[in-house]
Amino acid sequence: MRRLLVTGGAGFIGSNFVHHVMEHTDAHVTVLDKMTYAASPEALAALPAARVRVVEGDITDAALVDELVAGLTGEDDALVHYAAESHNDNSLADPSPFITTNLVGTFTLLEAVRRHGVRMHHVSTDEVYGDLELDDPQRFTEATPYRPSSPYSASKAGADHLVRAWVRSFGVRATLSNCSNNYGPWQHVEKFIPRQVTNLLSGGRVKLYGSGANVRDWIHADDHSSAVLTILDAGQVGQTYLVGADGERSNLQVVRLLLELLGRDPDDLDHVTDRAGHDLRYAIDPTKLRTELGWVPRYTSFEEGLASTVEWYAAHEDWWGPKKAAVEAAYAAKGQ
Ligand code: NAD
Ligand code: TDX
Repeated sequence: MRRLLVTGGAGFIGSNFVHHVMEHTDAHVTVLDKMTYAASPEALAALPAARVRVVEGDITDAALVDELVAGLTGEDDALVHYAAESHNDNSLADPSPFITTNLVGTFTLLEAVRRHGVRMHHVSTDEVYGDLELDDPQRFTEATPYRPSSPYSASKAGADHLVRAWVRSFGVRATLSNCSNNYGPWQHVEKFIPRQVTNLLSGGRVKLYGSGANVRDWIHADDHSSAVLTILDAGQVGQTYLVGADGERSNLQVVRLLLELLGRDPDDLDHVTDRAGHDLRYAIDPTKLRTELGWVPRYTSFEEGLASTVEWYAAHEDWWGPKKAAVEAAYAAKGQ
């Protein structure tokens, strides 16, 4: 029986991965999650209790991490590391938890897998590469130099470097992935798409940073999960794989789609104070993952994926409703 320890497994993407593992493998999963404001234990509620155990705890707690990693004794057992402070805007307001969780937390996990000889997969972001010009024909590849812009992306970049150093210096059996912007169910209302969808569902307006020209490369969280499982099963130790689904859209294009999907006027949007240091464009070249590991995304239409995501939010106000007012108050205080 395969055992996986999934850090951050109660978050947006980590919980999606746990569902994916339940559906596509017979593995048993232990979730290690601090249950910060960003966690959604509800997202795990429908899973089989015989196969999923949830441990509330911090990845910087070396004793707890050691105990859990020590239990990964099987040949196929692995640690899959999603836990992070994940929101750029929060990292501008207070970088401190980003340094603790993303750097010290990753270090704590690496030391445990080193001691116990356990396979690890480290989940990271395309933001470590900085940004591209709008008209740059190049996309990010595994060879693109690191150039992070925000405290969040710098902390993720540092974590990636720690993983590679532990592979090279200590022979840790780790793979890495750097994925583009995810969307789908259970994403916190602080993030771009859920914020705008829930603004519109509540009768409010879209809040666009700056002109809305910034480009993100959208991938459905289900496709990110299938990519991580593929890398865990078939990826080569020490290798990095970029994960993306050819989903480049400007923020303005995304909000126009949302306004159309929700039957609103195309101009029901406010241009608000821009994010400091706002990265212009991210774009992933996923050729290595596709050609070497044969991965393909299931969501080939961003428009269809977005429509199903809007439907999900419309049906889950009981989950996002209680979080909404505090998030909007914090944005309003910053003119956003
Ligand atoms: P999220 O904020 O929704 O979830 C993060 C989870 O980690 C939460 O459940 C939280 O409680 C937990 N956590 C935070 N600090 C912890 C700690 N010290 N110990 C244990 N658990 C802790 O984030 P997400 O969007 O699901 O992102 C998950 C991972 O994927 C992150 O590593 C992020 O950098 C990466 N990633 C995200 C995206 C994206 O578009 N959201 C894209 C690429 C990569
Ligand atoms: O209200 C908003 N208005 C707006 O125009 C918000 C919240 C965001 N934006 C813009 C900023 C970005 O250009 O939308 C874009 C997406 O913003 P976020 O959802 O905050 O995502 P981003 O900063 O691109 O980072 C995301 O993708 C990479 C995740 O939050 C990271 O965890 C991941 O690493």
